[in-house]
Amino acid sequence: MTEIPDDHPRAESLRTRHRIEAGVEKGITSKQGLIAQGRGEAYDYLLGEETIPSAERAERAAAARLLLADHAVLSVNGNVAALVPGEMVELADAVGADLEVNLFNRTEERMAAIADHLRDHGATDVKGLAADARIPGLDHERAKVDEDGIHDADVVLVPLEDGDRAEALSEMGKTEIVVDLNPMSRSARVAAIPIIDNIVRAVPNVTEHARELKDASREELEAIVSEFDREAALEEAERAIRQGDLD
Ligand code: PTJ
Repeated sequence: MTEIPDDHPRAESLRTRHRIEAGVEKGITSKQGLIAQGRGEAYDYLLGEETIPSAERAERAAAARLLLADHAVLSVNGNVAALVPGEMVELADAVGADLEVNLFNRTEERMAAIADHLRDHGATDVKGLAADARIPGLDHERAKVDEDGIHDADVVLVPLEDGDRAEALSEMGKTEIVVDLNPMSRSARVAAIPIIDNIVRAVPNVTEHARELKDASREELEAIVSEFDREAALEEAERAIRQGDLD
């Protein structure tokens, strides 16, 4: 990998790009994942490559909602595994959630490679390999989930998700927390808590809020969730994109 100087104005973005490339080389990320990353980068550029205030509020609400869950599951795809494997393990630990590999382009090889990669980053239990339940209304491969994982969950964090599956999960009655840089995407629009931020910033931020809120009462957590206004957050992100100061 080419050395990226720290003072390069887009150093973080270039490092993220390299992590996705490495993910493809390791058989973790799909080639389509490269295209998805490019799309994400474009929105991130327009957002100023920073966590905007409405995303910060969404991240706090997400932490509170995950802490309130009976059974929270964090869904991991090939892009998430390449970009934030250790950070996802830390978030799962902080909120007591399960990790489940759930792929758009599912192959047994990629499922196993991602589960191994998460274990290398400290995960003890990785779900998704049993695939003994289905999400209704989706074609066979994309619908595969674990009975004691996503199928059973009341709250699911679905980062970088395709719109069909996000809609199908929401129709199953799950509370969805979506991380997606595009505030106009269908997945962001169906989410109870849309986080319009780069996954590399969003996941550590949610973990930080969760650690800070770990001794908060149920009432305090419920107040944080109910005060979060998803429509306002989506509008604020769209406005930031349309009016952003680009350099
Ligand atoms: O690993 P698989 O097989 O499950 O496939 C994963 C991808 C991402 C390829 C698949 O889910 C897909 O094709 O997704 P889409 O429909 O391209 O949607 C990805 C969304 O994530 C887009 O709206 C992007 O803007 C957004 N996105 C991309 N990179 C990031 C991101 N959002 C946050 N952080 C990113 N780094």
